[in-house]
Amino acid sequence: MKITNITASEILDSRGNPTISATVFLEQGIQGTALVPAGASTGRHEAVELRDGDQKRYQGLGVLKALDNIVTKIKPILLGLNPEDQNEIDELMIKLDGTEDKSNLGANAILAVSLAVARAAANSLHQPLYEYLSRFNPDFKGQYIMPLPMMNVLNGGRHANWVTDIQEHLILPIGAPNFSEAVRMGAEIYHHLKEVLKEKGYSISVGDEGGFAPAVKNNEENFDLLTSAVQQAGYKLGSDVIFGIDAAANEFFADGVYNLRRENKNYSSQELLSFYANLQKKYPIYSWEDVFAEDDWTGFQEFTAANSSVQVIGDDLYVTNLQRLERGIREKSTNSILIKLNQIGTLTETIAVVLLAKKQGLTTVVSHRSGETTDAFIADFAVALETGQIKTGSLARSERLVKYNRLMAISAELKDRATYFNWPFTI
Ligand code: 2PG
Ligand code: MG
Repeated sequence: MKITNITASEILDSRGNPTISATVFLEQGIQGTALVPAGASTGRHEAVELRDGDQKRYQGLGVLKALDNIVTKIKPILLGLNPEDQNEIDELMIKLDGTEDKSNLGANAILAVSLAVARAAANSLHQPLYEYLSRFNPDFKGQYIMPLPMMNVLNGGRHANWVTDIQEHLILPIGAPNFSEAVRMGAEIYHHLKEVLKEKGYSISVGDEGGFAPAVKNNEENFDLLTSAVQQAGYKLGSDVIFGIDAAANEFFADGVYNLRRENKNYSSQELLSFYANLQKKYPIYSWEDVFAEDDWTGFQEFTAANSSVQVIGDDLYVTNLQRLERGIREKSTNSILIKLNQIGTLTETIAVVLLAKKQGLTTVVSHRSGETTDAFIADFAVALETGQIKTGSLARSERLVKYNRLMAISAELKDRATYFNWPFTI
């Protein structure tokens, strides 16, 4: 099979901002399409998302330059190549770009093509995407692992106009017998949470990732609301369900201090650590993402050293970048990594990061972005690479549900060819 054509178009993401859809065409009418997501709480070290900057179009967020790069620069070097040569194709695009951060062609342009190539290849072999992608997983022995869903049912921070300082309040159904039951538990808790909010007279409108965004009194109240919802849904906190957060601390860090507006406090790294310790005493929070700013390596290191039985995830800290992960491994900064394809910009580089993390005993969590599309690539990716966990928003909004729904379909298809992720930390 050979690549015969590549097209790209400007579409809108779930926030109404432009993003890219790319299609790779092969012989015999076979094709593959991929849509690229976009973050809001982005890390400074992420690969560059190329935007036009033309204030007359989409307030500068247009992606026409990136589309042009796909058609006039990327397409000519990929025509005639075999789509199964993913590494070579990604390598060629990285070379053509020639920068460390993909600022020349745009990581959004490169990723759109990289993922569309994989889809086209899977289609040409008449394989489901997860099956095709499993060839990149050297640990795969024929038995898949369905990921634990981390569901963000209460939004805050930049995703919800700062109703809370903490960006994401996640429920993790670790006690579910399988993936579909995990989703059912999440959805039931989500609906009970809605009732809890109504009773308290809070708004039931949602933030960027489909979670509720009530104007609570302080950062703790969300965990009380969640506790009620879990209990009312009939589940046991600490065994059926545990909590997780993404503090996205980078977003409230400036000039050396962490400014928590809901607390009216400026915290040092050390004081923020005590703030978290206090939350940990009160609530069963077992997964902690981006608890410090993207370059506060010491903060992460201290937090991880003090908390061996919880999951500490680096997102903006690592930005799915191999060099940053290597530093984190050397310094024992975290015991887990968030994986976002568009932070680095190619499928090949993302896979390299997943494999190194797993080899070094870190847990891996594949993640959506706050600006999403209807593309469910990450669902298949999580299954194929056996990442064990996936974070893809609340139990509302189709750009989130399309991933959970795809995973339920995969789960049904695989039946006993898949097991469900086992929470590896002591509760
Ligand atoms: C995060 C993500 C996704 P964003 O911080 O983990 O939840 O948000 O895409 O805005 O970076
Ligand atoms: Mg994050």
